[in-house]
Amino acid sequence: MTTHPTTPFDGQKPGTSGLRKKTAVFMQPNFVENFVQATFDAIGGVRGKTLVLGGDGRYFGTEAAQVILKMAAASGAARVIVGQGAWLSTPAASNLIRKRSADGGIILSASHNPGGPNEDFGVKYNMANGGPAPESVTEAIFARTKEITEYAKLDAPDVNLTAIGESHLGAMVVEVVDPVSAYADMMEEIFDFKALRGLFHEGFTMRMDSMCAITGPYAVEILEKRLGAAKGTVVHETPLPDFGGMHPDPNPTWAHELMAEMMGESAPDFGAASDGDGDRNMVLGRGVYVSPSDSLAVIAANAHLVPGYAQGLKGVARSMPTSAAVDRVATALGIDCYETPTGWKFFGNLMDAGRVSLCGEESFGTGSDHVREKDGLWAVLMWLNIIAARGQGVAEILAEHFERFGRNYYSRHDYEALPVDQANAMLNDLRDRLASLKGAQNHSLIVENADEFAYTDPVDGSISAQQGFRILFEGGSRVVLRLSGTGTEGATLRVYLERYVPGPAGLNEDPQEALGPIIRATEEIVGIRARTGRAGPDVIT
Ligand code: VG1
Ligand code: CO
Repeated sequence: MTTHPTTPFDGQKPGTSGLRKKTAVFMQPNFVENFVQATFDAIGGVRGKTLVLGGDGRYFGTEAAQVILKMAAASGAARVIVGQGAWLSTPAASNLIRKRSADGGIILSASHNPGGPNEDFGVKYNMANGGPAPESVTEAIFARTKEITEYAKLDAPDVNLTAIGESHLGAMVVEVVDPVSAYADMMEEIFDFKALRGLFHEGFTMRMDSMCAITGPYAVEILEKRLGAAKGTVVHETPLPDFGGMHPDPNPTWAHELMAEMMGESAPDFGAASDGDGDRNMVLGRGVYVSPSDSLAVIAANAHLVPGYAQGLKGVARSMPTSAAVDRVATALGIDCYETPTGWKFFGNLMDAGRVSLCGEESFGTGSDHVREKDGLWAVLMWLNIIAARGQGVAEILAEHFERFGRNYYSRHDYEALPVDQANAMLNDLRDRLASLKGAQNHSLIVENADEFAYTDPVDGSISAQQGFRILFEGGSRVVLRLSGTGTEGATLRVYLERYVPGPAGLNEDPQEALGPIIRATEEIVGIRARTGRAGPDVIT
């Protein structure tokens, strides 16, 4: 029998990026089966189709992969291309879907969330363009999870995923591929590997922290093997089911080992980290941290120095809470700049339509139209290529950028695991008061406008409402507030703070101090600390 009866689970609603839950929730009998069957149903079945399958190596990944293979076989899929060991970074999966003209793919990851039996797991569906399913599809999946009565799964022994090669599961071909090589080859096509080899040959030093997650094998292959960086350049390079206890979120809080190294006496020239599934990046120079919004702007301003973008950028896009630093670059370059809701799925249409070639988010996500996901190692190679082409270090590049464009001081404050009702009440209350905020004065800042962001996709006209609250102050400063769609515990409130300084004076302040007035005005308007009883944010990036 391949058909099994089942009943719906509550809450199988994909968030900003796929379905994420505690691992134990995913390990309940039928939980993965229900979600995967709902996904297959929502995309019109998988009969005759080719899928890509892989994940970030976290706990329960191989078990989930076996379930999905048996389900795809029972539903008539023609072929599933799986990364060896069920490993594929998110950008590598996106690349494989595109290169192999697959119909879609399933990525097993909770991305930047920690992994292990007591932490998080996740499942995400990507489309034939290699990008995350748009809201129309995730909504159809969710609707299907609520009415599911049966799923199809072959009764068969597990497939051997440790050896590269083809085998059969029923009539379906299972093709186990090296997870790294196609991705590394693509990087060779985009970047000036000769110049990068020269850079390392001349003694340029780097530390790449893969945080015991999926980029380790990719970074070792590309940086150490193909580019000649010293052995040991990549640290925490072995993917572990629990990420060795690390929280694989590449920001100053969670990548604190790298931060300490880069701010220390014997710091290398360049430092970088990536997240669980390899789509995020943090970059640092010796003694200098680059905020993701600034990184996006610097990459936009210098992309033409990289062979893959020598013709210039078609346009750029950023998520709404990301700083406007890249907007200034776009204006200078005379190209379009789009503002989308949070989440990479909103960039896909713009890239497919040829409107943008570079996208970024304040949450350590940067990428281009080489794939349809953000791409951590790609961003690292962008910086290395720019460094090699300009013959300058990170600090000089950043300082010159600020001198030319001014500086958008930026910070995000996260309040994690708030009671859901409390967080909702606070934001509903803010929604009710939005219109009356205009003209209000708080700590020398006057509210110029306040609204809730809604997005109309310029390509397909679809509308996404309620994508975050914006309070704009006179003079160009602003605060954005929204609830996270990737957390698995309570509600996480994200507060995004931004202030523009044109220069030449005032370009070297501490961001938290430069943003002080906005932080205080936000507290006065929203009352986060007063209402939650929290002394301050849990994570500041
Ligand atoms: C967060 C980030 C968002 C990012 C998403 C997925 O979402 O803010 O910018 O696209 O994570 O990133 P949220 O809803 O929690 O704010 V990843 O690396 O988890 O795929
Ligand atoms: Co990620």
